Amino acid sequence: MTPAKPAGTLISTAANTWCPGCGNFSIQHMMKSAIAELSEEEGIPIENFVLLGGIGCHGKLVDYLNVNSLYGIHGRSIPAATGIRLANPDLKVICHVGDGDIYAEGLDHLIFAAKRNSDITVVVHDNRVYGLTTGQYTPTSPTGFRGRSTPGGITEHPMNPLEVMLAAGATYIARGYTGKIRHLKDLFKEAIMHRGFSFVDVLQICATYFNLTDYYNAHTYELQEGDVETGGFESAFGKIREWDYDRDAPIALGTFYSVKKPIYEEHFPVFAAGRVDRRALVRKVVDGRR
Ligand SMILES: Cc1ncc(C[n+]2csc(CCOP(=O)(O)OP(=O)(O)O)c2C)c(N)n1
Ligand code: SF4
Repeated sequence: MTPAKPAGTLISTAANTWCPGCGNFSIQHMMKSAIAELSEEEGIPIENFVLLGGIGCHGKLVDYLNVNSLYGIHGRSIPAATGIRLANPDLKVICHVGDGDIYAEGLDHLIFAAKRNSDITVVVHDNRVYGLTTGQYTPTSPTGFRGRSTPGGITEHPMNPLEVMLAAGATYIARGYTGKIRHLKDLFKEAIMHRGFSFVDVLQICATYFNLTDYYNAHTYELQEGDVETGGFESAFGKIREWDYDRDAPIALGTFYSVKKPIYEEHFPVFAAGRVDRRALVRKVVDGRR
């Protein structure tokens, strides 16, 4: 087993173009720490972590961490992640996606990965705005949001992504906030170690187009033991609906739901046995076609 690299080397030398004050920095640094700590505590080689990026400001994270990575196309990193995990069960596969990226363009992929309980982790940089394309509304923007494409304010209600994920079959559902970084790191570690589809919606500050720092600081609180029965669908559902991404209400942070179920990849025994002899597999497929 390759010894873990010291955490400092996990920050790449790529020039960082995020705006000052952007919440993406918190996610980058907490993912770096989560990977470094898991590598040390669980003996997982750094090269066994794979990051996938969507398209948007958030996706740049995969360039800024010195970890194996792949850019998906807009909204499509999840199917690539499922394929990577299927081909090599030793890997910890983590998708860094945006709210425009995955709740709009890629929503179908998100729902089906949850439904299949694919053993991957999805971290949504939910700044509730299209950052890279300069401030249009997304599915989690609140009613009345005024962006570049909607100067009169939007009339739609936001969707509650946690509710969608619970209904779709995700087996781990959590919410973090870029203003509470230690808590965020613990959620990342828990999500990565969860066997099955793990989903973390991160309320991320967009300092330039939608700065909700004061609002989140005033409304968020960390779930305490007993606040929610994480193994119970109804209990998680009730807690998830406490805040609907729109009205003024307390915003819970933490793990809402965590259950064990068979994972998608287990249904493919040829992969489950361990590393696959890919040449033999290709030969088998080709022979079968003859
Ligand atoms: C299929 C497709 N549609 C639209 C775009 C243009 N586009 C690039 S980034 C982006 C918005 C990204 O917003 P979000 O996912 O919320 O990420 P953020 O920049 O806020 O991190 C859009 C619409 C694209 N690259 N590909
Ligand atoms: S536009 Fe927003 S999300 Fe993008 S880098 Fe700037 S602050 Fe961050």
